[in-house]
Amino acid sequence: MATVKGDVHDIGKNIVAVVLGCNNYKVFDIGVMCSCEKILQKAKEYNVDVIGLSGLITPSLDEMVTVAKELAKAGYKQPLLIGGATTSKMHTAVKIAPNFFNAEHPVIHVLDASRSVTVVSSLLNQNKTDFVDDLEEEYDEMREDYYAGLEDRNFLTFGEAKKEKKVIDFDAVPPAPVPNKLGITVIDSVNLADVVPYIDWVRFSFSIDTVQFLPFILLSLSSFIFICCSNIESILSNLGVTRSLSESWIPKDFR
Ligand code: B12
Repeated sequence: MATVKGDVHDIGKNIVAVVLGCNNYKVFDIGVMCSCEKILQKAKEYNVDVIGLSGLITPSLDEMVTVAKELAKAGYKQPLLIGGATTSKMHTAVKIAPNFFNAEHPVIHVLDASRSVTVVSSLLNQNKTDFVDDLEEEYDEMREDYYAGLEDRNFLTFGEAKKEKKVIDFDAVPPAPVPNKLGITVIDSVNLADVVPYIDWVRFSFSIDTVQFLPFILLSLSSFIFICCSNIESILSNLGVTRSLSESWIPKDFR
């Protein structure tokens, strides 16, 4: 596991290493700013089953392409995992995978640490072939969509684009209406019931521990919303949300 050359971000990589470690995988974390040569050399030295690259800045995306090319050139056979906030499934499918992906050593974008365990176990168990076939199909489709999208694009020349510029007649546009009240309005007493209609219950359930909501979700969405609305006080307090809505949330300095 390595953060690629030029990139110092290691929080995500460390989490992945811990999560895999907790699931009995031995992880060799070779740190940040790892040159391509170091990654290849350490993978060989440790005789690893899977190589993981992390990157969070845009240049890391190109660096990952370089690593994939070098792995292919040197004949490495290990699957390559790609992760980190700037990476994406589309970039992996379009730019990285074509340089290294094959049935034996796929290139896989892994969105977050929790998925790394299922991905690694799928790569190391007998169902690897099915897993890789599905992945190949998915990445092929993504590449097709991506290149089809490029064909549809009709670019204008710079001169043509300039002619299309939006002309705003500021005299014709009416001035913005004056707000009813200028300055900061402090709302320091809000009834919980007034807030409930504005809660997005689906988002809410995903942002907290969804497991306890599973029975609700298994019901129809409308019953789920009804149950949540009618039990809001107890749900929030079960979740440890004890903050009173009568508190002012605006710091004194800003009032
Ligand atoms: C913390 C941070 C820093 C810290 C890093 C500390 C550290 N020890 O890592 C410091 C302050 C050092 C830093 C520096 C810089 N940063 Co910074 N940083 C962040 C920040 C706020 C959070 C990153 C983070 O840790 N996220 C949390 C982790 C858990 O998420 P994650 O890495 O994505 O990991 C998860 C998954 O992606 C996945 N995963 C990650 N890696 C891997 C690997 C594998 C194999 C697998 C399977 C999965 C996987 O699992 C993880 C857990 O689920 C982000 C902004 C943001 N909100 O994301 C900017 C951000 C990444 N930084 C940014 C920038 C620009 C920089 C600097 C260049 C700033 C500067 N001008 O100096 C420098 C980078 C210098 C360099 N050469 O690398 C930009 C990058 C923009 C871009 N696209 O290029 C961001 C997006 C901020 C922004 N919006 O501008 N940064």
